[in-house]
Amino acid sequence: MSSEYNESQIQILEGLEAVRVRPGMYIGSTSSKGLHHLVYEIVDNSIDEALAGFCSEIEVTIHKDNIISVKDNGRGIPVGIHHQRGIPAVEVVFTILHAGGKFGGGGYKVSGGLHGVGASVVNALSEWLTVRIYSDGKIYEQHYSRGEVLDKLEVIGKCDENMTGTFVEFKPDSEIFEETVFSYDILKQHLQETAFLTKGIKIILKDLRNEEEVLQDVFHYEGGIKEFVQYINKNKTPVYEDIFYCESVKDNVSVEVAFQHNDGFVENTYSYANNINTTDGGTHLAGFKTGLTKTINDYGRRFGLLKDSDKNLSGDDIREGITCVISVKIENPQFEGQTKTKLGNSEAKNAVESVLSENLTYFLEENPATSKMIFEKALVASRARDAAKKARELVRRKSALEVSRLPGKLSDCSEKDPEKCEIYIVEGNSAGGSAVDARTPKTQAILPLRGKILNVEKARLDRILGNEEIRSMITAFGTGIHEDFDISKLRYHKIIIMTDADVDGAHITTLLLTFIFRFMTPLIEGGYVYLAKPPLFKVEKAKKEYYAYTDDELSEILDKIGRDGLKPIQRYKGLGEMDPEQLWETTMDPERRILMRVTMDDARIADEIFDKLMGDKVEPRREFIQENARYVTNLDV
Ligand code: TSJ
Repeated sequence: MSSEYNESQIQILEGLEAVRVRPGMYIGSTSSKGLHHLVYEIVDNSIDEALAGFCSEIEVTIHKDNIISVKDNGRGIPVGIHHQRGIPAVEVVFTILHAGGKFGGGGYKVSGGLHGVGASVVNALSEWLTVRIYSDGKIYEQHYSRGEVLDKLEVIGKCDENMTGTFVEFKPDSEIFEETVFSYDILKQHLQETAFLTKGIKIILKDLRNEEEVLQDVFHYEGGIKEFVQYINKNKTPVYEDIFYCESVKDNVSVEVAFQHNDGFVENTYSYANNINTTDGGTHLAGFKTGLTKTINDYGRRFGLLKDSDKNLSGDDIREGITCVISVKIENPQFEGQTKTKLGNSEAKNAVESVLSENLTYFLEENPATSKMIFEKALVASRARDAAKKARELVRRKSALEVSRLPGKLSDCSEKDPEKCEIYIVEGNSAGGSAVDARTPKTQAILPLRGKILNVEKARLDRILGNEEIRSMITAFGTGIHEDFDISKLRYHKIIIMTDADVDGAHITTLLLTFIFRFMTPLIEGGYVYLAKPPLFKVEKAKKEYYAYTDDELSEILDKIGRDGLKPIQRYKGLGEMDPEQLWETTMDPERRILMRVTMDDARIADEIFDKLMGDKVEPRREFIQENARYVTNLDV
């Protein structure tokens, strides 16, 4: 960050063939995820230029044919001859793996990609790539294909002396990627997040693939993560107005923290290290938690909000309903764990803790009304937590006495190996009855639920745990919840939600998913949760039966078998209209049924969607439903 950059600082490591042979090693996968990763890798370079103070605008465009271009107004990649290689530095950047000084110290790269790769990897995995640099009143250009240099860096024209920047355009190689179609929404979400994390940068995203409907978004946040918190809380109800925000550098770690409490009960903390979402937290998160708990309790003692005889508020109580973003930038980030999403640098803990404590102490003293609200909220949480603990102990004790008896309504399966077992959560007792008759009792368990379950977004833990339907799910699954959650105790490796294909059914599905998402997140992360897909229509002709799961499928069937001599088409309004045999054939037979696995790519987006669907405010829910009405058949949170 401070040391001089020169061409020779770029280290030379290894060739690009390796990248094409094992693309997954460098970009994680060759699926849609890896495809989008290419764009992030390129954009990261412009972000670094912005962090160095030389770039204020980045434009990302999706062109026809799924070609991507990224343009910035930075200094332009250096075009001077590289000392060791005797070729322009820009060519080194695009042809030598790990070039860019990311691993060489000296601090070229700050926002390092998750897999530690860069422009050369994108180049290796592109059918073709063009780079254009605007610098010293000249326009330079060079072309590559699948990592190979096609021509020399050449001056192709003149530009204004004051105009500088870099333009990169590439077409991902369809020989490498299984998916080559970019999703506007995925890029949009990532670039918006990047803009929040890079205060002041303006990121423009354009989609020119459909001439009739050009899409464009501009992300520009002078408030940075403070605006991020405001954005996350926009469909929630904040309990005070000010958003706490601080920013400082300590021991060479740049620290930014912003938070605000809302009237909900869930904690929403998002941590980032060098703009990478550290979903497994790490040292910076630990520093935040310690700093917050200590500072709030200290304040309470000093201002008499906590009496001598009171015990300290716990961290969980203080963080109930918090929306928080922590962002650190650090020179040699160590990412740990299986998914490399946990920050390991020990210096980050102390840096965050000390920056936060210092600034928050000041903030609390300056804003006594807000401080009082934060304190009140934590006190109420603390009382509720005590009540919930008692309720939970009751559940535990009860199950201990009853030798962990399973819920009475559960028709369990006889198989004991969880991997082979599945449980159907079925809406309504009558459909439950059909499902019990239809199932394979060895491997399929049925748990019928009575009517709608409690909306866990709007209730406190003690009430949630008092709810019969919820309790029976918890005992049936076997895992426990929250901090007690233990995946090794899971009794079924497929949890299948089976509801009617109507609005009520969709609502019940959402309620169930909300519960699982909030209380048993690893079940969704692990891919254990599925939605059954019952048919919408039955067509009968000449003693043969056909089932259609969508309107399109119905037309297809009718086109194939012809429309005459049909019995009246049956439209299923609910599971209850099917007899057990039909239910088995269409929805429960592992050989023939359709299951949709519920996945969660991003906890923040899932939270946003659940908020919209289940929260207090009606308007965002209506907007969401209007925007997404065309996607209703594919529930993917
Ligand atoms: F990754 C990349 F090469 F593909 C790429 C790099 C793509 C894009 C769209 C932009 C960039 C990029 C690189 N933008 N800005 C820069 N800046 C430099 O490489 C740079 C310029 C000047 C100096 C200097 O010390 O004078 C140092 C650097 C690293």
